[in-house]
Amino acid sequence: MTEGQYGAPDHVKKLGIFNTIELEDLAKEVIPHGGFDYLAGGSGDEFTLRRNVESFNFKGIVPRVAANVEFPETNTKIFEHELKVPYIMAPIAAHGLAHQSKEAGTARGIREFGGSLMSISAYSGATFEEIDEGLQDTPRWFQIYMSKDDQLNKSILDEAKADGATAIILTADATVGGNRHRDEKNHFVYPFSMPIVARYLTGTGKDMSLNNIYGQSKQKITMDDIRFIKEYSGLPVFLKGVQAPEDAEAAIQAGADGIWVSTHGGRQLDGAPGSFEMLPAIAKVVDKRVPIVFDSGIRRGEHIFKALASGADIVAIGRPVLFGLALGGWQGVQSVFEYFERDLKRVMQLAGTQTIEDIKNTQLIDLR
Ligand code: PYR
Repeated sequence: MTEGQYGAPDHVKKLGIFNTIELEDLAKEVIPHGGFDYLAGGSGDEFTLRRNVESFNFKGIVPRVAANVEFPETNTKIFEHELKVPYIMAPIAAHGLAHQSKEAGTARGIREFGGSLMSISAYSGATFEEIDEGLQDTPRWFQIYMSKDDQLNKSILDEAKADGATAIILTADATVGGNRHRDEKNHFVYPFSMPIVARYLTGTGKDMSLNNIYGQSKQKITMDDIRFIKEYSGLPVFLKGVQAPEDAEAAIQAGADGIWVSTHGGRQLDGAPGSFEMLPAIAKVVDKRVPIVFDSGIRRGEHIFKALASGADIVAIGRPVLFGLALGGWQGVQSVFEYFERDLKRVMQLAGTQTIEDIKNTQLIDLR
């Protein structure tokens, strides 16, 4: 299939967003069926996909009143980056499935919003140069799917560093594809190439299935890979896909500069708990030695609040941004980022929290 035959949307327009759940329904109308299923779907019964969102309902925010709060402040910091909001773009492959502008459209939306950060996926359909046109001076992190060949890993890291990445995210939970029924049924293959990882694939990525690509990537990932990436790149390294507190500890011992709690959006091991359910235990073990980024299931301001109150320093948003991209190109992405800012500020005001630090000091109550 050619990109043209695939027929990704190309609208560019601001979106009036009421909630991001509705956004998914709207995006389904404009993204070609196979691409929509790939982006929206999870693995197996999609238990973990659903649980990621539902598990936020097991914890409650007790509203505090007469708390002397006005115009809540959402600014925060991670490493050297002063951010306007405590959320960033999660690494997601193949934005071109959602919109013709690919990752460059997402990048521009984040830049126009300002004060956030983009995680660039190794499985990007756009080149670093194309993404850079959208991002310009916006900070970026690079998420690596490693080759089995360390020389090629070095060249990918060189390129990411030359592009201005200030941290590397090592995704460790995807050494083989999850059981993605929707993709199997649709015989899903990517309709365009993946220039960053093409150097280690037998093809370019185009017309290849995810399993074919994962199979050619490094599967035997160990904590030593954290050391390798850190020593070679000289950049801070996150281990992404952490669900077990023991793995967080082992990663820190191996030199990880950050822990990225994630279920990969419910796309890998189905039957895993919701990402949010494991966050408090991981935060306890990490004990503020390194920052925690959290993803999987963020759809509302309340979810951002609850993640921060449970030990996350930053949250990463995935599917809602891609659905915004599909519906409105870079302006749609900007609209999604703006929506989360509005929503988080409302939640902060109603919860009686002025700052991100206040959120972090908030005790949630168990609703089970
Ligand atoms: C995914 O499809 O989940 C990837 O990370 C490529």
